[in-house]
Amino acid sequence: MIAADLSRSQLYGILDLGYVQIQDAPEFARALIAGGVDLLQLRAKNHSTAEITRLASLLHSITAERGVPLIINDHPEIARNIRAEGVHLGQDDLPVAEGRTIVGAGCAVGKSTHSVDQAVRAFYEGADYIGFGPIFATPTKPDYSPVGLAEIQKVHDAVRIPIFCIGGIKLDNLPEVMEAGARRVVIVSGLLQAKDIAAYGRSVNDVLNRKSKIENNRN
Ligand code: 3NM
Repeated sequence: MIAADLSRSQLYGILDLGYVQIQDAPEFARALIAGGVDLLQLRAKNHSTAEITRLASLLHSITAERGVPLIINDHPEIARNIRAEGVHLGQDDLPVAEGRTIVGAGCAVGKSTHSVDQAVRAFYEGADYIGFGPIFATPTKPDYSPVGLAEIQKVHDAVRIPIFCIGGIKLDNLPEVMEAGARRVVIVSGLLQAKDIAAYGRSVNDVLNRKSKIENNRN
């Protein structure tokens, strides 16, 4: 994935198999893309490598046709084998450099960070982008304390790679997240549990675009 794809991205969707049955994943992927996600991640914490590889390959045919980069959570080998555009690593996974050795050039490496310090470290480790959160408490990642809105501006002042705020973000609290300095967000359960995923995604994009229009007018 090229840096331009990342810097253009505002809405990052995650197909989390904690919320979606594996057989329904392609349909959810199509709905997320129809809703305007700029990046799509496959997150499967409790499935075998073979199952994840099979699904990742199928999803890649869907995302590639629509020009949406596919990012594989936790599994650089799978990302490499299906030629995904990115891999996403957590704090307990491989260091960024080792992940990059596996996936090779041209595949983005992202990292989850849960404090400004971790964000700075991920930047110096060479991550192409970071997730920053959880901003709010969330059942999708229950064992983490929220970082809170006040850290959002601090991390943007500290780190010069794309920062995706994540954790408990929904359409109704999105304006305060953007007001606190966010430029890009990840939304998981808000999208996956919406009655109409595509419509929800479009509404999220309306809020995100309002903010980028205001910023463009300022510059
Ligand atoms: N990572 P939802 S928070 C997958 O802080 C994940 O790194 C987080 O899901 C982090 O939008 C999170 O449903 C869960 O709250 C995001």
